[in-house]
Amino acid sequence: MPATAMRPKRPALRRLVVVGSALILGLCVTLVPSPARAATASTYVIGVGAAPPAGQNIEYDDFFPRTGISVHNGDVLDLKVPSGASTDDTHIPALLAQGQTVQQAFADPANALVVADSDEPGSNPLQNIQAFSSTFPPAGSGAPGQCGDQTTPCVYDGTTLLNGGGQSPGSDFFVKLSLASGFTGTVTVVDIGHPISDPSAAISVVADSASTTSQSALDSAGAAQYQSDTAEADSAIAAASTPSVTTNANGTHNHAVSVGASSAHTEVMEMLPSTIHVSPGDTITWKYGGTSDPHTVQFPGLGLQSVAVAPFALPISCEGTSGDTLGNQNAGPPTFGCGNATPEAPLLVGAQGGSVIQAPAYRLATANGGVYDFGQAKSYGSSSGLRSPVVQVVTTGDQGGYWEITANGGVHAFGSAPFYGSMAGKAITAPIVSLVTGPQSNGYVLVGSDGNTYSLGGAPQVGKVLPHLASPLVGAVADLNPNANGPAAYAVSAGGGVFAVLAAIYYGSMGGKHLNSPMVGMASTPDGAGYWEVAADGGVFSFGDAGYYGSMGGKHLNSRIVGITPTPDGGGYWLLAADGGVFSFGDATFAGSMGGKGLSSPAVGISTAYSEASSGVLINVPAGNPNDLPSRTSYTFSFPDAGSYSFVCGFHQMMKGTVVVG
Ligand SMILES: [Cu+2]
Repeated sequence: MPATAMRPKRPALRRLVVVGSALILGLCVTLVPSPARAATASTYVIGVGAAPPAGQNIEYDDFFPRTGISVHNGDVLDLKVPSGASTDDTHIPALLAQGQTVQQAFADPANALVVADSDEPGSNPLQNIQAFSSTFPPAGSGAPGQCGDQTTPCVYDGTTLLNGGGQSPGSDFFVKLSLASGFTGTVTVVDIGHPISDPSAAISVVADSASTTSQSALDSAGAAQYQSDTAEADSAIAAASTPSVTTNANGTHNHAVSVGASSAHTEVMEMLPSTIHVSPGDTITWKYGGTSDPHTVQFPGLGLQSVAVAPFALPISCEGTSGDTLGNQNAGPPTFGCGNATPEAPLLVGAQGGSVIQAPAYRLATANGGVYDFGQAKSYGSSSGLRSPVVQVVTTGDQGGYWEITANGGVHAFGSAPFYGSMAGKAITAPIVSLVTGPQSNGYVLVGSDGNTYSLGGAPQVGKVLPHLASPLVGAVADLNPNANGPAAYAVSAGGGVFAVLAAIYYGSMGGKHLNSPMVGMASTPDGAGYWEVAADGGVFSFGDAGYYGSMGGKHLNSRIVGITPTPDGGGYWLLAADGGVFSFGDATFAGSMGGKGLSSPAVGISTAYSEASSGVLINVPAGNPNDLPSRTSYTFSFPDAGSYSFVCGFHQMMKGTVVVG
């Protein structure tokens, strides 16, 4: 089963890597080949999965080696996930009970990864109930009563299935074979995280008088098997890399491509091909090419970080007998901060957000409340008869609505935008310049030009951005960094200072430097690792990973610039002028403007509108598999507009690609 592509992942992985490194150091002195009639127990390292060749994303659902392993009763197995194995891959090694078949183990609901929720009937499936529960022995935990590390191997006596729990790259699961005296026969190891009948490893327990396999023989058998598995994967990649093109009824073309690829022992974690060239109006059908890992196809790929199409219906909670509690969203898998309770991560199984991917565009707002939509931006209404001028428009993460914010703290919500209250008619110390909200937020923060902030709904308290500002704030934006340790935002002042708020990271600013004209706004990059400042004369200044794609600085302008908004992939931006003119840079495409159309009120804000959509979970669930997931193996998107559209698998961030329409 995969780890997730959602934001809480990183902290957990780091922790696991540290644990893994410690174990590797401890292991260097063991591994002595065992002669016949060994007086003491030997330890045999058997690989679980493998590290792919550089530059490839291959998941090896295999044991190294899977055959030719002879050991003695009393020996110890070290089921080891190499530290170079794919970080998005988790294996769950388990030793079958004697007499149990691989099929029986996979068909047993106790081993299912995705099961129905017992206390909330009809809810989406749960994830990882059994495999990641800490009631299973986490290797290296060292916790009392638990087992699986080198000093406290778990004991396998053959009477029941022994589940090693989820093992990430760098993990070891130590098991001591403690079968009945005189036992000879086969012990079968499977990966219940990848419920496919083959591979499994067959371990022959031989009589004490018989010879066992040496570790070097196991290693060389494993190496040969690795070569053969890699060759299998490479042929699967070659076979899946050419789209199959057919003609649609309306004369456009359909391009069938592959989401991953698979062979008997591998799953290829790549979009194949990763770049797909089509013509405007064409359709693309993504077909599931995996074996047991779920995938999605999501637009925009690694883009503006909205969770509306995430594969998990966030937030993750912890299953309880008398009601669920909120998990620690930053703790990541496997526990999500749930301790001994089961993390409850409902999957968004169905497609989200429609199937038409259009060119990113934008909407403008004017001081008197007018909203002007261009390209794919849809109108959900606008304000009129306002007592205080509009200063900004902010589109919701789900793209289904927007807020207009007025200088007196008024918030006007349209479409799907929730209303969490406003400061209109209440005491504020300076005009409001921005509304900031994160993709997962259940509230928003209004930011005043004097640096005072007003948190509404469930938004975190921010306090004052800076005790003493040299110049007034003119804008603020959310920091979309998926690895940020909690909510984060940036504010910008007229003098060019940028202020990192809460968990945001500072990447520099124009504060204290000479400016030809005052700053009027800023935008953060879709990955949250940089930002742009924009000045009234059209100058653009980029920081962190923000690219510079040109500006209006030094060029003739009919009116001053008032705002900037990025494209979903961060490869460009649009600038807005007070007369409604729009200027596009980088991969931003011009979709129209109000320039020269005699706006009765100045334009004050611009906000990106883009197609946010997901195929939903693509997976092929074999008959008899207890995992409570429906099989769905393909999804079709259409592309009416020229442009470049990045996509990603919501579970596996290394599975990404680009559709080039034109
Ligand atoms: Cu995937």
